[in-house]
Amino acid sequence: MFSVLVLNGPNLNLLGTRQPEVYGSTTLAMVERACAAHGAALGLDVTCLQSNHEGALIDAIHAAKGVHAGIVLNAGAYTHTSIALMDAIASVELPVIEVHLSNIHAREAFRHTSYIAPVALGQICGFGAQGYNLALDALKKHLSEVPPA
Ligand code: DHK
Repeated sequence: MFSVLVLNGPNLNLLGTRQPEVYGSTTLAMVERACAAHGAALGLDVTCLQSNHEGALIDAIHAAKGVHAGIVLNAGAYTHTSIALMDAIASVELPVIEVHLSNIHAREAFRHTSYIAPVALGQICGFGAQGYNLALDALKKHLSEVPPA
């Protein structure tokens, strides 16, 4: 069984009430429960974390090395700003799947740039909370094909 970290960044603790027309009405607790259940069905042991702080997200990525086989990451707005998060992902060399609830490419121009995408295995966006399950599916397939060292 592979261990996987589902990491959520700033403002995602407000899911459910935050601009539901953009991010949907599913709460973070519901997302995390769904990830645990879907992960278990795939044979993945899912740990969930959320922080509004860039440094805490970096610490979580560093701490994932040697503990988790991969990461599902919604870095929120840090996606579009954080070279530090990009460097952290490149440093730990873990497979990362980038998730966004909304289709960032159909929104404001500043959301079209992702500092996570160049160091991620792939990006899933625009499918709402379902995106996390899609990311777990993709991560499971990747880990089955390329087992962690
Ligand atoms: C979440 C955020 O908080 C935004 O800053 C991103 C992303 C999009 C999402 O769709 O999940 O631009």
